[in-house]
Amino acid sequence: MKRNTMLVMTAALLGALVLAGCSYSATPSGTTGGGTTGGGATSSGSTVSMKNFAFNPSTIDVVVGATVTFTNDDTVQHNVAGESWSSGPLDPGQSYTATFSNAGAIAVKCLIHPSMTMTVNVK
Ligand SMILES: [Cu+2]
Repeated sequence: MKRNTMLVMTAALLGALVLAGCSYSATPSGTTGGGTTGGGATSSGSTVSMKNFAFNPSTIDVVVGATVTFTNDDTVQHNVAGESWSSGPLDPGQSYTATFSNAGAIAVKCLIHPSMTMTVNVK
């Protein structure tokens, strides 16, 4: 009898531990303080991270007029540039929001590191 009680208690304790271990921390969605002016309904909120000398994700789809915020999550300086625009240098932790007004596959790159490229598909 006593043995069984102990077993049940141990099982309950283990269960509690497993449950506690399961709690995961949700990553905060990238809310930027930038002025969100009334654009298209689904035109804002896309974010791209620059980390380990790469854009992440390397391809995103947005609608015409959408804004994309590029954040330097690396430990070195990066920048973001398209064909006719450039963010200028972004220190670690800094971000830049670009607006994509024309449809097409827009090649985006970091001018400091030529291997850093990505595509923004504007539809
Ligand atoms: Cu770079």
